[in-house]
Amino acid sequence: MRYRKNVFSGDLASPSRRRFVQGLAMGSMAASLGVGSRALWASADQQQKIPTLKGRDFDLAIGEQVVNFTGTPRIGTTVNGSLPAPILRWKEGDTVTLRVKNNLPETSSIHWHGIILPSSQDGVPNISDGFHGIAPGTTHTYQFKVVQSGTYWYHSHSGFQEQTGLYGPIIIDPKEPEPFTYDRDYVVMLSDWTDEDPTVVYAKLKKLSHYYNFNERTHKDLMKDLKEKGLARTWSERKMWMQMRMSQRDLADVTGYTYTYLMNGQTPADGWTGLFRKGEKVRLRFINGSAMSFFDVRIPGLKMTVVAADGQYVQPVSVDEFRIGVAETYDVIVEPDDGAYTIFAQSIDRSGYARGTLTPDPAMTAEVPAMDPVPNLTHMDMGMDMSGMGHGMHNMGGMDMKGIDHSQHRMGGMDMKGMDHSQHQMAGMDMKGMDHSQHQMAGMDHGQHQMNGMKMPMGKPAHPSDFTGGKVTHAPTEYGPQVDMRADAPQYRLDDPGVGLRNNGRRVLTYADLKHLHGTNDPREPDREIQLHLTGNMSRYMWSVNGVKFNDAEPLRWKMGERLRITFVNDTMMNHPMHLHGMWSDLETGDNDFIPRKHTVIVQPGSRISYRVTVDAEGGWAYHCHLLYHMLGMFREVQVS
Ligand SMILES: [Cu+2]
Repeated sequence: MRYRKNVFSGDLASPSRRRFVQGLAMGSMAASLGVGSRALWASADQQQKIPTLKGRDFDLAIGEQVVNFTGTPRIGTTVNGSLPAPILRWKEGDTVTLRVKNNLPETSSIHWHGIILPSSQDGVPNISDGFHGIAPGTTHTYQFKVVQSGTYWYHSHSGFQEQTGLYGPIIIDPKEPEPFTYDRDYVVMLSDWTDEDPTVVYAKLKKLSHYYNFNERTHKDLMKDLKEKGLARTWSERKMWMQMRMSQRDLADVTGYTYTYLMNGQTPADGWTGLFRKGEKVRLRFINGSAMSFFDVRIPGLKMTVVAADGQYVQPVSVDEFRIGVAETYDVIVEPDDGAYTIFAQSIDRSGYARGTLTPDPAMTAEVPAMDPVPNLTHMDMGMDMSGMGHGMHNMGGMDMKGIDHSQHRMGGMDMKGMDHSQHQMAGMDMKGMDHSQHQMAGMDHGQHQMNGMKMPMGKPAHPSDFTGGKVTHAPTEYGPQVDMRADAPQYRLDDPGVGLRNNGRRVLTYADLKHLHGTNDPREPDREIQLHLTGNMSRYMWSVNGVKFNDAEPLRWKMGERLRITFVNDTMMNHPMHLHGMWSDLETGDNDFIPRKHTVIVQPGSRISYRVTVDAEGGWAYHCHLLYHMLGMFREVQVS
């Protein structure tokens, strides 16, 4: 299973596609690693290919520079000449001072993602108290006390600068000893690079939201569906998607068609390399610094023990794979044997991957696995309720319903009530009065009902915070005519690994696995609940909260000291990684005694999710979807007073 360097499967057989950065030593480490000499150990040992800056005082210069990830030189946004920006290593309890010089011809900013600090230091122009961005040619000084530890990151909050390279890791070493041991420590920063100007990417999406979606189902797929599912069901399913102006393969707006996925700034062709010695425990600090891309991460041959999520310790959980949303971080510990391993991070839509190698020998690399098949969104991802689902629907597909527990369907959340009749009419059949117990039908597609084969949480009780029952009651037009998606009955799906990861034979991390290591920080019950709908209009590529875009919205006003429950209802069929600045999101994963703290929470398509917020930070804060091209609309200002 182990291969020598440059023996790759698939499209990686062209190692000559080496990245080149003009006037910089950024790629030199990568190049020198290939020599494979033991003398390289000293430098290779610590190398991450992203420079590290340590201490309390930092001088950061934002600039532009020629980069080349694809064979075509392009201008990237760098910090101190580096893309990704340098790793900043702080110490809990220190006061850090960061002087940020803006050498760009436009306003810039740096936001310290997931860091608890005063609003004035948070770095969001015109929302953070007294901060209006860093004007060209000027220097802005940030200063704050570091009150936490763990793995975080920083990025620009201006324009599309994050897409063009302004993102970097933050590591905060704790005051207290850590609750686990390891011998080696690597940042694994994932990101997405495009040669296109992000303003062009955005303009294309505005014009045609499927512009980059080459996975759209084809005529061949249609014929296959017709054969397998019959005309009636194929038609009805497709009609559903068409009504929503969505497709079952709307997994990512911007895809591998334009993106090159990077691991620590290295392309899949180059790969990033992390060295270890046999017997060592290696801590990997995964950070998703992408503009738009979710990754499914695994290291074939290795179990990963997740020890922290979004910088905060969790009870260790051993997994084969995890999904990391934009802006999330996960710390895992691995114990490699004496061999090379591929760190494989495929994008959620399987349009590409980022890749690295853990190896005891710089000359040794490992096989790169094939990507998983492109997943289809299911009715569950559409937030449909199956509780009232008529048998007729099943019959349409020619299925045997015997032995199928209906609670399964209910858990899966597909409501066919409103569709039954059209179903029947479309099929030209009237199922009324038929004896359902008698239908013996071949070729049942269990997958459809079990949501691509996901094991349903049978008999699982309602979520403890489920005030309103399973049904979300809002009229189709409640959030305005600009909204063209509406989830009928979004469920809590904490133990759902998500589309593309269900029943894949691997142990995949879910939010239900996340338990605070030491216990809930603030055990108070929430004083009030705020329900926020994530809404959108795909045909106009407009994203919003409660149907209202940021520009048209009043700030959310919260009171200092209150304890809130935020419940997101995702009316869209995309994942949205929601990020609250300045305060923790205490995610209700089922065990109220061990509520984990996060700064970014994925709200799955057609689902809902709740977290508690202790409102303990005064001033103005940003609250938004962290997908860069969703942010313009799916964004709220929070004012705490
Ligand atoms: Cu979004």
